[in-house]
Amino acid sequence: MERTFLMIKPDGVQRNLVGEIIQRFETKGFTLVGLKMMQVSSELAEKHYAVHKERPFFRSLVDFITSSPVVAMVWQGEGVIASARKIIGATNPLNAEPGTIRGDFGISVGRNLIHGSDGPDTAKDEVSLWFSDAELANWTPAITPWVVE
Ligand code: YYY
Ligand code: MG
Repeated sequence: MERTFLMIKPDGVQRNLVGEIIQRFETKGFTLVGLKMMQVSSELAEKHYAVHKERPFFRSLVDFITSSPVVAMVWQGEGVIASARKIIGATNPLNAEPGTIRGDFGISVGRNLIHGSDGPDTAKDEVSLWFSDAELANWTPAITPWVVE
């Protein structure tokens, strides 16, 4: 079953949006299989954002992600990778559609509330970077037949 890595960034946690954000993925019909609050090390932040290491915003991005706790999650369901990106919205919250998380709650690219894996390869890499197998629950909600035909 398809899985993606999502992380509520320090601004989402500080602004008390953890419940609101999780609810959007729950009510959509996806399944939470991993969840932890954590203080991110520079080493982990640099690995996670390694693709951006030559960009001018890299250092401030790593400083921000390590500045205060985050909520790291793995969500599961058919099409969850692309669907979560839509639920999250455009990178710059000012360009994100109303109804998306960034569109509803943000105004600044450096405070865009949540990360989501951008494709199948990054999802696989990020899930294993952030979670051990033992931290992931293998379960199927009892309501699944009422959500998926
Ligand atoms: O995947 P997504 O989070 O939507 O955007 P990326 O292009 O991967 O950039 C990662 C992260 O970097 C973004 O969420 C905010 C930050 N960032 C920035 O601070 N300034 C930019 N011009 C672009 C991205
Ligand atoms: Mg990205």
